Amino acid sequence: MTISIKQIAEALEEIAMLLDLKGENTFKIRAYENASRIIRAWDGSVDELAEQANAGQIKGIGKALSEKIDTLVTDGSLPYLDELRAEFPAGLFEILRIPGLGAKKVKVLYEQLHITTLGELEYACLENRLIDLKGFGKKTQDNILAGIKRVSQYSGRFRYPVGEAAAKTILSALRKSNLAQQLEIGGSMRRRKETIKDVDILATSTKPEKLMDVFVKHPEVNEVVAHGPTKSSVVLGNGIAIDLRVVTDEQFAPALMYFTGSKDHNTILRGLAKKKGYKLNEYGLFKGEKPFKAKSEDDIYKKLGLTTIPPELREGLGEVEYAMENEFPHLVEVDDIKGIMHAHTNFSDGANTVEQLARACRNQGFQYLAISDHSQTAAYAGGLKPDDIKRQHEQIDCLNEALAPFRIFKGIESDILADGSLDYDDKVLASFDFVIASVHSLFKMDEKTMTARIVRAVQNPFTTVLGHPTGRLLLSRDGYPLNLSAVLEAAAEAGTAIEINAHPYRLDLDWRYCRKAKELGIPIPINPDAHEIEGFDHIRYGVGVARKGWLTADDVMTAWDVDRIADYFARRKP
Ligand code: DGT
Ligand code: CA
Ligand code: ZN
Repeated sequence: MTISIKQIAEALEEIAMLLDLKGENTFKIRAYENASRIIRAWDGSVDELAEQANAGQIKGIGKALSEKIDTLVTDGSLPYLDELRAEFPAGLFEILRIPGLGAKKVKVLYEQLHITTLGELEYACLENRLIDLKGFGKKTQDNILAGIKRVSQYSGRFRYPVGEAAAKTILSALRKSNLAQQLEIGGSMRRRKETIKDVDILATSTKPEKLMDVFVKHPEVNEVVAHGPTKSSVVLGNGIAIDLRVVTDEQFAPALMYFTGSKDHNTILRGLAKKKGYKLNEYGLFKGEKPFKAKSEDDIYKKLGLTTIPPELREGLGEVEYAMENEFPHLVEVDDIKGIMHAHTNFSDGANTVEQLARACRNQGFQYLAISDHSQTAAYAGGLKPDDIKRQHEQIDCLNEALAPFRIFKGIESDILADGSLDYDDKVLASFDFVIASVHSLFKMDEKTMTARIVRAVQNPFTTVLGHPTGRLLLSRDGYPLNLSAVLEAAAEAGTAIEINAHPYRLDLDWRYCRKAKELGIPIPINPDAHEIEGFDHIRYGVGVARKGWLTADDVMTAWDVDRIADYFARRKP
């Protein structure tokens, strides 16, 4: 085992950092920092370093340190360091890799905001949690966000907006070239999956070579993986891959169907085709050698005896059987959304005033804004004390007069406390039009305890809506262990709604559970969880999830008009 001078220096520096995180005395920390600096500047060999340190000949390296250096040189590792590391969540070390984030800052993040992973840190930045944090600020927060983007180890999947942005850039270049007649996005993006592996684009073109040239030479392309007249693959600077396939006019409909997938959906369709004496693949639906002329996917579904299946539902989860007997319900659309629920103002951790949010909401054509700042226990997010609530309600009363018939509803996003209770006494709770109850702390409970906690919150007569039910952050943090079916049943029985949190990192309630929630009669608002006006735009991601969950406008609470939702709130109040 050989170790380099640099590695020894880094090990000692890491010890200094960990001791700092632990809150050890500064003298000890300094000693390690000093030694690390001395060793970094060492111009002899590793053995000479160990020898001279052992002999006490290096100023600044005493006995304890020389022993550690000796162990590092002999064994290539140091149990003392390993033990120190084990005292902290592994994610903290990822955070330490971000330029500009030393032990001191990481310690604050860990202790004040309970951040233990890069994903949590990224989300905290997006929620502006670092702006008012001591020793941080807007500029530091921006730098950290940029740093995370650089060091992020991509898991091979991306959140939906990454694909959306990539697709937009490439599609607009392809359109502008005028070399493609038809252009569509397929794959998991067309199905509106919450995360995607790559972007699949399908085109028809009379000049496929030229179109492919435009594609592979796009300035955002970092790497060309394949380059041919029918299929090319590239990787963009941010690591996302895009496939472009060019087919003939006759092949376009079957190819779009095939490359939209999903694989499971395709397999079921292929089996069905076979049963009917056809063959189905990406080139067409065949009877013998002759392909059936299909102008659209509708034609192919029809030929197979099916109604047209919306792309979002093509997951091989019963949609084909359904399509044998039924037309699909009209799935909710972005334009159906009539109000904004779950928005944070600058009373807690939002960027805008109540008035700014309300005016923006009204200007965008919404009928109402249902405000829900954080509650008092969420001190890190500026949770509201009863006095703040009073002040906010006075503002809302004034604005409701000024902006009528536009309506602002008084709400709160109440932390669900450890035992499942809400964050205020009944008198304060009774002053709200509605209450969103969410878990924001103490994630590490076992499934039984966590389920009981959330079920209790859902059963609280003051709870109107359960917020982001699993607490997951896509591609960075799993949800807490939870029996979600039990929560859904409790919600149904209590008449409590469950949100689809439309933030592209959350998209929770997951679409896989939406259909069950709908069957249980649970109203499902699509909530942007906006911390600034721009956050309203996230609604479209929530709509994607709702569509995947078979939801119609009637199932979606925020697609209800202002009278219906006001009535609902009023009837819910104990
Ligand atoms: P992902 O992982 O987010 O990229 O998901 P998809 O669904 O976009 O998967 P992708 O890009 O590997 O392939 C696009 C579509 O092509 C997929 O949805 C269905 C079709 N496809 C790919 N491989 C197969 C296969 O082995 N069998 C069948 N029947 N279809 C496939
Ligand atoms: Ca794909
Ligand atoms: Zn929340």
